[in-house]
Amino acid sequence: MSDLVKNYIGGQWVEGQARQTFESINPATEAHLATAVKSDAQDVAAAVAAAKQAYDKWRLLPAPKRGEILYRVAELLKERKEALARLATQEMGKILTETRGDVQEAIDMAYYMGGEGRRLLGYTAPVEMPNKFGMAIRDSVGVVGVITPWNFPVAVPSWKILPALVAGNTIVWKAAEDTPATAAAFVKVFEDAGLPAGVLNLVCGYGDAGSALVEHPDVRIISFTGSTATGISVYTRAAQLGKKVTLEMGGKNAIIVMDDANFDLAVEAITWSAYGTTGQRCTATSRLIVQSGIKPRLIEALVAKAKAIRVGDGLDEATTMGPLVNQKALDKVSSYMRVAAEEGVSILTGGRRADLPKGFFFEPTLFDGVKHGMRVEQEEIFGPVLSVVEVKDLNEAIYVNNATRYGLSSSIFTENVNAAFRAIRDLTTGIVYVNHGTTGAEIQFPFGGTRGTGNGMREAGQTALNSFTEWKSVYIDFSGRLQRAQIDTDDVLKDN
Ligand code: UN1
Repeated sequence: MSDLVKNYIGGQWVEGQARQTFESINPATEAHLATAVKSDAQDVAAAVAAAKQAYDKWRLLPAPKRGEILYRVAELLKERKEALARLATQEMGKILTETRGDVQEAIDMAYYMGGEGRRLLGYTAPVEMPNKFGMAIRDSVGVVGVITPWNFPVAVPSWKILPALVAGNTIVWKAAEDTPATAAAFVKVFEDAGLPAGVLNLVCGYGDAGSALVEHPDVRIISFTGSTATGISVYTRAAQLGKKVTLEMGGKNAIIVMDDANFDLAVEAITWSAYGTTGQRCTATSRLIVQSGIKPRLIEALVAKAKAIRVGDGLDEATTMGPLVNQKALDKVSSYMRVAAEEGVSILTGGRRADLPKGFFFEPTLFDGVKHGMRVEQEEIFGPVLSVVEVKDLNEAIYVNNATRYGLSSSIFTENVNAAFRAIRDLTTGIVYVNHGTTGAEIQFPFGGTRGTGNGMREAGQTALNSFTEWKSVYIDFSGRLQRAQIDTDDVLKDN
């Protein structure tokens, strides 16, 4: 098995202890792409042991030096961007422009977090007693468990791995079972950048390997992106074990289009946000909340746009939408066509598997006549399916936007500054866009959602560091005598 994707543990590429493997296939062709190690709890334990062993040396390496390694990661990612993008397209299906963007997010994050090596800012504040100094500093935590999905096989892992590393932690990463080859190619970048052995470890495999990571007593933090059902079970178990968790889960994101919107801009943005990555982004637009006046014209333009999408192999530069990731995803998206029929929704375009000989392709789909509260309007479908909900005014639009169990991203198209600012104030999602689709978050700002999307933590930006550090408050008394912490102002004045 020359193409075996191995685990990376303690700086070595190794087979699984039970010698189990699984197959990674290309969702556009259904052809074999790679065979990967199917890790079990023993493999996870070996990876955690390696990470634990590497921790003390890594945390004591000065943070600017840790940051320099991340700069080297950025440089190597730039060199390998095209190769990584092509591999990711073959392994999970999205088109090359999208996988290039995926790798670019990791490059951006590597530079950003490399810079954190010279910041990792804490703060000082005045203290109450004379001749005493106080400061709050960020401390590394230990071994971090990273569990990631396949839809951003490079970017999302980078959002977790890079801040965790610069903060001085070591890592065991359980990569998505749909993208092991891309994961291994990403880890190879860290190896070639000179990251010391054991600092980043990769285990390939399924949910049981992820569970073993959550269970392991030496793993102090879990950073998870994936489905809501899995995320909640990770959270529940980690809570019982007293672990810190960062969760990024589902979305049911909406674009609001007001009657006064810039029409062409809205059409482009909706098309890209709804059908880009075949709708398989947690930030994808799956609801269009549209004011009555503009609706007929907008629907007509969107149907034309959806029909013009070229569904096919993402490696072909002419393709504008790739396949769904696997058979299970295809079954799930197809099942929502039955739900739509039951709910009396009309399918304006799409609604079925695309007519291609192989691959998990689904047609770009537009649902009209969707009413607030229907299943197609509330549940995350995670495919190229957009539900149109008509509203009369801004108040109703904001209400419909906010009334879901998720709260990741939302957007409003309007030329009215008052409406835009009201929306910014009143939309209750973690990310709000004005005159831009719901996707395309940049790495220097907090990324994450409210309600069922997360657990109040955020990735990216400075906020990412909160997931991977503990605060340590330090008091230094240089008075040379016993000073009580609580004392009257009068006593202090008397004493000095
Ligand atoms: C995700 O879908 O899991 O904002 C992440 C965006 C991307 C990241 C999406 N930068 O759409």
